[in-house]
Formats: sequence, structure tokens, C-alpha cells
Amino acid sequence: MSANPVVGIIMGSNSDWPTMKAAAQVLEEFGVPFEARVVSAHRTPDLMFEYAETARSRGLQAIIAGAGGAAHLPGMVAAKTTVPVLGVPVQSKALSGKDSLLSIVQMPKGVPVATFAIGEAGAANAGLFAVALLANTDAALASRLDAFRARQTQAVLDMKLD
Ligand code: RP5
Repeated sequence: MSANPVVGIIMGSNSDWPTMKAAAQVLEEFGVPFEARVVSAHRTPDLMFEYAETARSRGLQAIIAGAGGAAHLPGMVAAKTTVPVLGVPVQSKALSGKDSLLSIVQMPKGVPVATFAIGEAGAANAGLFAVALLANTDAALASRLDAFRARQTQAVLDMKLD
């Protein structure tokens, strides 16, 4: 957690944290100041509205919102702020996250949510996407992102098979 966060990571329950941690780890790795907290669309709707309504004035430039099941959090937050919302479908027990994915991705025209893959890969990619957004106006961060991609490419080129 940072004193002046520019990215907010929110999730419907602390049971989402093992997934959403992947976004936090990426932001930490890139030195992006962020905050992470539980904000539930269904269980704390007033807090969700307050969080979304104050997001821009508090300096947030992106909100990564993860939820599972009937996952209304990203869409409802996007309805109350124009800060870009990056939605992460958390894998649910009953339907393996397909419910979460469809709840988040099928936003009606006019209120977008950028939707990522189900689970940890989606959370990590949401973190990387937030880094890419911020890198548009931060040359040092853009260099770190380029270096990350170069390391990733090299790691694949170095892969050996038995
Ligand atoms: C959603 O309900 C949360 O995002 C979580 O994925 C799901 C289950 O929550 P818990 O019952 O584990 O608190 O709101």
C-alpha cells in the first residue's frame, strides 16, 4: 500500500485476494503506488459508491476491480466514475468463473469495463495494463515495461526441452 496511490485494487471479498494479489505484485514490481481493499457491490453498496465517486479526486488513474459470481463490482464502479475500470473475473466455485466473466464483460453500451481473463492471469494482466496506461505519460515506467517484455522474450528463447 502507498501513501499516494495512483491505482486502486478493489475486490468483493477477502476470498478474492489470493487472485487479486497477482495485480498487486505486478504494481509492486514496477514501483507503481497502489492501494488494495475490499469493497463489495452487494454487501457494502454505499462504500462502493463513495469509493468510485472520490476515486479521481484522490488521484487514482485506474481501478482494478475483481469479483466472482454475479460480479457487479466493476460495472457499478464504472457507472460512478470515469476513471478507467479494469475488471477481473474471479474463479467462482459453482461455475468456475464463467458467471464472473459474463457478468463483467457484457456491459451495455456507454459504460465500459476493460475485461481480463478469469483468475490470476487476468489479475496479473490487469496490473500490466494499468502499468501500460500510466506509461503513456511516464517515460521511466515505459522503459521498465519495455525491459520486462524483453526479459520475458529472452526467457522464452532460452527455454530448453528434455
Ligand atoms: C463476490 O462473491 C466476491 O467477489 C467473491 O468472489 C464471491 C464470494 O464471496 P465470499 O462468499 O467468499 O465472501 O462478491
